[in-house]
Amino acid sequence: MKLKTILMATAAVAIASPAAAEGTLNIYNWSDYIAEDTIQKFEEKTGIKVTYDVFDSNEVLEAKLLAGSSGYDLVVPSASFMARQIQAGVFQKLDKSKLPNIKNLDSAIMGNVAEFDPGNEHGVVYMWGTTGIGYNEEKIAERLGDSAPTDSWALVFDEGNAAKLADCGISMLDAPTEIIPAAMNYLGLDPKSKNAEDFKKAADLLAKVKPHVRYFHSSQYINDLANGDVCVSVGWSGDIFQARDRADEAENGNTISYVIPKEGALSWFDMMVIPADAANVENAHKFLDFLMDAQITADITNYVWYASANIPALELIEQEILDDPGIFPPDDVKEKLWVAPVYEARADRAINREWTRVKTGQ
Ligand code: SPD
Repeated sequence: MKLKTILMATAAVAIASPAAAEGTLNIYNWSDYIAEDTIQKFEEKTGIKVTYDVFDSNEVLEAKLLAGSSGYDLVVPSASFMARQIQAGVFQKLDKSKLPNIKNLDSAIMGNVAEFDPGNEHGVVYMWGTTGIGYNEEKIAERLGDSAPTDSWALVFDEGNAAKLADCGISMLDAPTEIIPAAMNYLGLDPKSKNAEDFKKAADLLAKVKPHVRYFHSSQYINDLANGDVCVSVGWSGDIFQARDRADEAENGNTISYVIPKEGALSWFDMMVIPADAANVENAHKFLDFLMDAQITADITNYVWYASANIPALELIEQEILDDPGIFPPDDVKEKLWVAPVYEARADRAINREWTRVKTGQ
């Protein structure tokens, strides 16, 4: 082959090759929140090299964003946190002309999150879920008998129950705006209240239970529940289903279940947004659109057990997941769910102060 022909052939391959360098993309997402092959598929399709980092706390993400120059092109705050971050000017508006797959998103869910982002100008829903209770069926029955209140926050917020479960391990999320409102709800208070007195009442309850809590952490519990190292976790729906999966795969005798307590629970929406100072805005839009593809979304839900807002993906999600009331709650359960309010600076300081008091035992 002549040199010119070789060069032309090489150029043609380069154009067709998905590996052709198309720049980079830096993503900061929650841990255990994407399918194993999502990033690889995107890189192969676009030639964009992705750096993918993870966090397990809205507070950690917010601190990075407010400090500025995070280096990330896409981040995933929960909607109520996103609202105040939008106010602080840390995100840019989306260019929806670059997001043809946005048509796949459920307009009712996008309407709900418009409360936090008027006009849905800055973010699209990634996944949504609830904050409830994961428990080990055998270990709970051994300690509390067959009448254990596994459908109630009493399982962890009643001091007597917590004391009986302490030896097999209770964990709770390290998330003040989730655990304190759940305790408020258990006490019969409005979980959306931003009243400092209500935070204090909840913190007083949590302080009584705290000696029986093994740890407050927001990602370690997946493996610990699966391995039987803790027996109850207040955690995120999909994470607990992943723990169930891991226990089933290990055939280790731990049967893990997830429940949305009968008193109600927090439901939340995690949003994909682009920081104002992102360096790779074009690539961020490409990734967002890729994620809103029905098959890609369904693959993620089938792997992480979180619900998506993608309507055509529903056809591709496993029936077992669609039918699970812990993932796609029926209407009577939905009525008991609440969505977090936006905690302005004063309420945020108050709830965090109470949280510190709970964790330090003061
Ligand atoms: N492992 C993925 C967890 C995603 C949790 N999202 C946080 C919601 C907070 N309200």
